[in-house]
Amino acid sequence: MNTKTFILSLLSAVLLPTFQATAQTTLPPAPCGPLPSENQLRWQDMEMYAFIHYSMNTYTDQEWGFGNENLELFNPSDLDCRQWARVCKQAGMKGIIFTAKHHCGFCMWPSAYTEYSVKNTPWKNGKGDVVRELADACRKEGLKFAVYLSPWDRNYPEYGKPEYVEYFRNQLRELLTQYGDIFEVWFDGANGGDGWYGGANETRKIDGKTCYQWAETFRMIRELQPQAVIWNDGGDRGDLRWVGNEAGSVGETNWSLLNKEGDVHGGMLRHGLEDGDSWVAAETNTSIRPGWFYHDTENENVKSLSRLMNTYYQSVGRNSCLLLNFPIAPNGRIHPTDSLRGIAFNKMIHEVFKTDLARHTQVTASNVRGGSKRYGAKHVLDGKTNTYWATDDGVTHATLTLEFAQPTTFNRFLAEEYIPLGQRVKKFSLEVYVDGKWQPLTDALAENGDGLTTIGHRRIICFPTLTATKVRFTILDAKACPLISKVGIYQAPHIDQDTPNAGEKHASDYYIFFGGDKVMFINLPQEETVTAFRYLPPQDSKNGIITHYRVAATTDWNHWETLGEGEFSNIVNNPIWQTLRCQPTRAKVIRVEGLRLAQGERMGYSDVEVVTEK
Ligand code: FUL
Repeated sequence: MNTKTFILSLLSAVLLPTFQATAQTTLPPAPCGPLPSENQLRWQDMEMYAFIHYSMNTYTDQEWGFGNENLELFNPSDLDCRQWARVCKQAGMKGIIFTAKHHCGFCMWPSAYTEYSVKNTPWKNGKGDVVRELADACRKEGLKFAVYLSPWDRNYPEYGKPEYVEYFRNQLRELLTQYGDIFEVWFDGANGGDGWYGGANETRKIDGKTCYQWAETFRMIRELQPQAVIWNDGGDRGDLRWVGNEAGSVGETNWSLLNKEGDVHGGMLRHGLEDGDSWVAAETNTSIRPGWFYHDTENENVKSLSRLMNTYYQSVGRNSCLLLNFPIAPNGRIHPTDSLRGIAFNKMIHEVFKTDLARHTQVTASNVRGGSKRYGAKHVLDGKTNTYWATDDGVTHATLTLEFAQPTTFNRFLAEEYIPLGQRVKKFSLEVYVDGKWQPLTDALAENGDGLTTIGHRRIICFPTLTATKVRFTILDAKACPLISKVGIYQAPHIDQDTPNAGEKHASDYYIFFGGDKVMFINLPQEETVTAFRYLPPQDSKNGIITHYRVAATTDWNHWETLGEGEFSNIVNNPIWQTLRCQPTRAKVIRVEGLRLAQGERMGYSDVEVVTEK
């Protein structure tokens, strides 16, 4: 070998493998697991949209109409869909889902297939169409529009028979063909059994999985509104899933996956399924008031700003979208308290997230895919959703360190995965550099003490305000190399006693977890003297309602003090707040045992409150 050949072969021996390695590892990451559809991605970007509950119930002060309510009752003096749309827009909602037909069967549009609709009411002499007015108002305000069509129909004589399915599809076809683009179709799964049913006045419980023959209905939706997502909690899997409660929070661990086949229980709704075979993202639905429909008695109970912010963190901040309900008052408008609160909510979200303190940090990563700039750490700060930091294949433990130029004060951390290639991160940790030492953050606060889990479209972590010079974000485990498109750090302002009920505590203020199906533990933020326990049973018909309870308290997990044992009378027929007063007792954790449950095997709740001494 002459010198030239020797040098050449030496060069190729040294450089070629490096070159090959770079060429190989900078291949784009392969997709991981089930992926979201275009429709699901578009939906996820909406983040927040409104529900509007308005029907005959508004005039009978009910949550569920029986199906024989008098049509003469529907005659709003001041119905103004433009006001609804303006309020929703100012509240940061990207669209509106409207109860075109609730369980009572009354149609808010003049359907050709029933007499039980606006066309036979005094409102506008039967010439009105609320669906049309709202669809037009949404378009004017630049909002998307969608419909809720209740499968359970307590008015229709043939409900439960094959003729009903045809009727249901005919109505759906009207809604999908006469009102422009529909972004979502919402099929509630409730069926309380009894109803008027054209005068039969009987109980008709059906099998929500088979009775409605969903496959054909879904086919029709895909054909008539190919861009719509389907929410269905009654039968076949749609594009979106319920989160298992109406209190406004999805699990901290939240996979956007489920299995196409098989039963789905509360835990799966709350957390998704890590190894699910289909993308079925979580939609968190809740009302700005206790009820879905308007009730005068609830005017003092419009959710406080801090409660709405918690709802935001526990839905949008946990890889979900938020569907927030605004009921319409009998005059045909959103009540001013609800409008103001909704608008304050949106302002506060902007306030919290307006300054991203991470933007001015130096960011470094322990591993970058192929050492390539294209996948470098800087992409988490570039404000673009289609670029990301990625690691080499097989590297599922990696660290991002963000260093501030000077000590910085903050209380929120945000991370986003690039989900078009799948949801990957299983577990991560956060540490902050304070006084020359790394300190773990938030692990102790995480649900089930299990550390921080799942990111998905967006994950927001809240913690008490601190001052640090560095933040370390470590992916501890992932299904495949993590793809992180954004990291943000924020300082949320303190919310004062913003509204009359700001001091009230609710389920979303506690860390709640279950020990089996019939025992719930409520972990209070700090030890307090408890004077009452309040329970709002699940407002759907799936989870178990506690009819007989035993409630106890502890400060040390060893010694339990019984607060009370007994029966919540008439709770099934009238599922409202129940209050158990007790001797003032010190507590850090409250244990609620469901000694007897009605309606479901797994204990559920819509909300709980632990009343403490001021
Ligand atoms: C529930 C229904 O029964 C309620 O009335 C409400 O429409 C809510 C959004 O879904 O299951």
